[in-house]
Amino acid sequence: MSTPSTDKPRLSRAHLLDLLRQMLRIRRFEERCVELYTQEKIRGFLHVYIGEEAVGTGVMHGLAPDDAVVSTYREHGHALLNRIPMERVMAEMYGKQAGCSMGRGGSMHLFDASARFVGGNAIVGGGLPLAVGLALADRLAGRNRVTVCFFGDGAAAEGSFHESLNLAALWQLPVLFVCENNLYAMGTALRYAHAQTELHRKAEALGVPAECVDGMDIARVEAASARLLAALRSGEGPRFLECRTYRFRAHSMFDPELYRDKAEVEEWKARDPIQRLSQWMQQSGLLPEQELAALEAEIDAEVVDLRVLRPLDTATLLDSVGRTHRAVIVDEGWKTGSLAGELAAILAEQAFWALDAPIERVCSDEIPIPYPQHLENAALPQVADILAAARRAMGAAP
Ligand SMILES: Cc1ncc(C[n+]2csc(CCOP(=O)(O)OP(=O)(O)O)c2C)c(N)n1
Ligand SMILES: [Mg+2]
Repeated sequence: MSTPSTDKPRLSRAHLLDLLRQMLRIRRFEERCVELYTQEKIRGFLHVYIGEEAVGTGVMHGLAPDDAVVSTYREHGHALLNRIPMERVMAEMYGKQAGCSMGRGGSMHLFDASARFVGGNAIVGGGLPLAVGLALADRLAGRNRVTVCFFGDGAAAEGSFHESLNLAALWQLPVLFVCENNLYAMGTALRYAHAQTELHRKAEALGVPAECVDGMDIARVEAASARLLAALRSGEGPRFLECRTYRFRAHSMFDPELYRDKAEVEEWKARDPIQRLSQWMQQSGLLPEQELAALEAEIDAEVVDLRVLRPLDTATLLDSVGRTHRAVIVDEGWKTGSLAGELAAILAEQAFWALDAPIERVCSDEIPIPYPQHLENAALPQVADILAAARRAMGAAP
C-alpha cells in the first residue's frame, strides 16, 4: 500500500516498476507455494491468485496504512500487498507459530489486526458483512478511513452480498467492494449461477454506484479504484468495482479442471497482467531487458542461512546454485582461510558448470576488526556491498 492516489493514473517509470515488482513478488511466492504443496510441506487447502495479481495490486496501491482490507481464501496476494512480511505469510502456510495467524489459520485464514488485514475467509461471501461492520465502526468513531472488501463472482450469488450492499448504501458507509470476477465459482461458470451476469449491475440495483474494468490491465484497475477511493474518502458512500479477470490455475490443488477448455485458459494467459505491463514498459523504453532480468532475479534470490546449516548441508547449497546459477557468499569472516573460502571451494569443485557468473564473496577487510563502531562498520560487510555483489553476479553494472 502507499499513500492515497489522486484521480489520474501515475505512469512514472518508478511507479510502474513498483507495480511490476509487487505483481512478480506475488506470482513467485505462489509458484513456490504450489511446489511446496506438491512436496507435502504445505498441507490443507491452497487456492492461488496466479493471473489475478493486477486486481489486488492496482486497488491496494491506493490505500493508506490504516485502511482495512477484507479478503477471501484466495488472499495470499492481498496479505503480501498489505505489508505482512513474506516470512510470516509463509510460516502461516506451514502452520507455524511464527505465522501471521500464529499457525492456527493456514492458507485460507491469513490475518493481521495490526496491519488492519481482517482476514482471509473460507466462507464464500463471509467477508462482506465484516467489511460493512468495520466501516460502520469507523463512521461511529469519526475516523476517516476506508475498508476494501475483495470477493469473487461466486459471492455475488449469496444472501450476504445483497444484505451487505443494501446496508452499506443505506448508511452511506465507506466500503469499496471489489468483485474479482474470474468467471467461475469452483467448477460453476458464471452463466449457470447468475441471472444477471453483469455483476456490477447488481450493485447498482442495490444503490451502490459501480464500475467494471478489465482486471488484466493494471493501469485501468488502478485508475478506476483511485477514482472510487477518492469518492469514498470524501464521504460519498460505498462504491463497487467489478474486475474481469481469470485464474490461470485450478480452483484449488484438488481440482481436475473438467469444466473449462484448455483453449480458453490459453486465451486468457495471453493477457497475463505481468507480461502485459512488462511488455508495454519495454516497448515504451521504460524497462531495458537486463533490468527486467535483474528485477526477476531480485525476487528469485534464495537466501541459505548457514547458521542453520551445521553440519554443513552441501546438498542444499548445490541445489540452490542449480536453481539460481549464481552464488553470493556473505561472511563476516575474512576472505582468506574463512568459511566463505571453504564454500567457494566446494562450489567451484562441485557446481562449476551450473554457475553463470563468478562466485562473489562479501567478507570483512583483511585487517584486525577495529573496536570503534564506525571503523568496525567500515571493515564488516554492509548491505550496499551485498547488493553490489548481487548486481555483479546478475551481470548488471554495480
Ligand atoms: C458459504 C459457502 N458456500 C459454499 C462454499 C464452497 N465453496 C468454496 S469456494 C467456492 C467458489 C467461490 O467462487 P468465487 O466466489 O467466484 O471465488 P473464486 O474461487 O473464483 O476466487 C465455493 C462454492 C463455501 N466455502 N462457503
Ligand atoms: Mg470466481
